[in-house]
Amino acid sequence: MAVVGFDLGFQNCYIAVVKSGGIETVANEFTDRCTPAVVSFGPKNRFVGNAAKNQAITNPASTVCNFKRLHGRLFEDAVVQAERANLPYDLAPLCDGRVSAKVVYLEKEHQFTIEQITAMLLTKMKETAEASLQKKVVECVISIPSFFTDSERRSVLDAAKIAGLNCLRLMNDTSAVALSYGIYKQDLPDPEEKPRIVFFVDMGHSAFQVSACAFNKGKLKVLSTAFDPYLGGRDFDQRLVEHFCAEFKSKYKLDVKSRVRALLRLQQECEKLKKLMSSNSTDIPLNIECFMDDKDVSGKMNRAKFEELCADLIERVTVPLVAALEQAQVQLQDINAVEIVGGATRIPAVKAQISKFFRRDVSTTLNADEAVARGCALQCAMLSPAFKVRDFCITDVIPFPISLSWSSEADEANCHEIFGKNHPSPSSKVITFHRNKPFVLEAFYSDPGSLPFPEAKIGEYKVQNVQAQDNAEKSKVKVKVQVNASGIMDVTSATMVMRVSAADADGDLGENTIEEVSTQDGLDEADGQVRDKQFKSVIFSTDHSQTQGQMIQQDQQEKERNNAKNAVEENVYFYRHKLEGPYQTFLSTNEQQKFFELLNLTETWLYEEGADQDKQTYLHKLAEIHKLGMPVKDRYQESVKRPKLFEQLLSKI
Ligand code: ATP
Ligand code: K
Ligand code: MG
Repeated sequence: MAVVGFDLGFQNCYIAVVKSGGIETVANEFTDRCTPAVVSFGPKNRFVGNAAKNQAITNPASTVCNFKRLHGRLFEDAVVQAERANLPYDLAPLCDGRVSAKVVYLEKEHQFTIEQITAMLLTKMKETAEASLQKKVVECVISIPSFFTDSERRSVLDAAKIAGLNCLRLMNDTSAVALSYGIYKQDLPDPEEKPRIVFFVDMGHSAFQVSACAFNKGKLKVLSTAFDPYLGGRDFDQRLVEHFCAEFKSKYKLDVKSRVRALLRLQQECEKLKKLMSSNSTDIPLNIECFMDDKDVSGKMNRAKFEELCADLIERVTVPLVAALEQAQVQLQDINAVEIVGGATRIPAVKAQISKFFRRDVSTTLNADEAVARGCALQCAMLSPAFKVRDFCITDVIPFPISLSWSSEADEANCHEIFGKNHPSPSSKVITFHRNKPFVLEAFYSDPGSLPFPEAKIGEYKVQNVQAQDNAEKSKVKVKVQVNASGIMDVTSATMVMRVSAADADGDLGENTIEEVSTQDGLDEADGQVRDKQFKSVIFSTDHSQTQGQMIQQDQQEKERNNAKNAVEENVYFYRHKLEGPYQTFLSTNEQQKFFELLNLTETWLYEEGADQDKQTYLHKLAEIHKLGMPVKDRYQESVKRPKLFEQLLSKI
């Protein structure tokens, strides 16, 4: 089994694998270890990653970037609308209200769900990993920001499914970093000793995250996690863009924002400028040729001026640091190290602000770009039966409190906080109800104000098949709720307890009790005192599983259809190329002519009538090509093998 970790960044994605006993980050076909989170759609094909990024300026309306934060959201969300205003491509609602990217692909308008877009990106990363490992990749661990809510997490898992991946666990970015930090440390305090406290700080392109972690030998416990979901490298770029837009307006009378391409070019140049300023404090020029209306533009910037433009952003760095420290309930002097990762922590003012807050130098012992992916690969290895990894127990947290509500028999609403702020994940609880008919539970985030976007509801669960007992008394129903290791909440089981003897009535009728369950025991019934009770399982349903399941199936079918179509296209090119080259002498002129004819006809067909056919039709076409091609291929391979055999024979003599 291949072991793979994917850092699904807002801008930059990384892949780490376990290879010859160590963790390695994998380079793609461009010998780049970073795969840009971009998918571009053209008139003839799709591009993903580096090739897609190159299309950003030439084909902006169909090049999908900056989409990670659209996962699990509705088109109408204020956050989505705010993102939309700054995207070069358009978004549109699907019939169920979810957001999708609207692009032109194969000369037709298409709407792709965010799950499909991420699936395309993951498929590319999967292929890169497969090329490096020389084996099929299915199991993986994928990183997400710690502030991702239930619906965002489910959405990423759906994307993984569409890509044919089995995501064993979603891992919070900073926890992945903490794991890559801790697992190699030989000198961690013993379990009974005071833990080593390390803060991990990550500023990427879109977000800022910090976690406080406690390490003991073989153990990592996340104490708290805090964040600013809307503070990242892109906000710093944006300040530069605004500055130069204003400057170019007065200097050259250019309205940059009225032209998508010009604005995109300016954004790219400003990002480069920002990076240069990290290592250089003097004036740096900005020159763009033929920027707008054939005019060249130029300007300059230096670090001091940049910091002035971004003063409020730099101030905001402190806010999550305060929160993480407070919630972890540790003192500054108890902290052993502050490790920073993520591209935007390279901005000197950001780094200085972090350092100032903790009153110490920050450490950069981890690879700022690759630590997340490496942590994910480590976690994947730990979950894989094929690898023996040093035992390391990770307890993560879910930052948002979760409540359940239900109506009582008297129809009054009841609401209980089931999981508090920064509660450990995985964990589960059992709630006991006394009911004589089916009832509904609703799970929601109890503190919507702390969420990165205003959607509190998690799911609705109908506990069915509940009835009174033979003696007309209410039945006891035990409902188990769980937050799993991926940070996803579910009602995992509902069990009706039939009393066999009257002696069993335990006087708690009408009361709901909530019990803590040990985090490790998975799906087992939590109540230890089974005695002479009979159990009957109760079916429950939720409102989020069905539609997505259908969607995944559709996507899978669409993917298979597309694969079949691509196979036809690839084989047309393959055989044509071979017929013009090495295969030439292995068929008669007549055969050759017939084969070329078929290839040409098929190619034309692909762009016309065959542009949109079902999978079977493509497979049929493919068979037609292979029928002519296979015998030639065989003859050719025979001929290549023969001299080799001959050589081998010779060498044996
Ligand atoms: P997120 O974590 O928000 O999903 P990401 O993981 O894709 O995003 P990173 O790759 O960690 O983000 O960081 C990318 C950001 O870091 C970009 O804004 C980039 O411009 C910035 N960055 C990279 N190198 C430097 C540098 N030398 N100086 C300043 N900023 C830099
Ligand atoms: K990244
Ligand atoms: Mg990141």
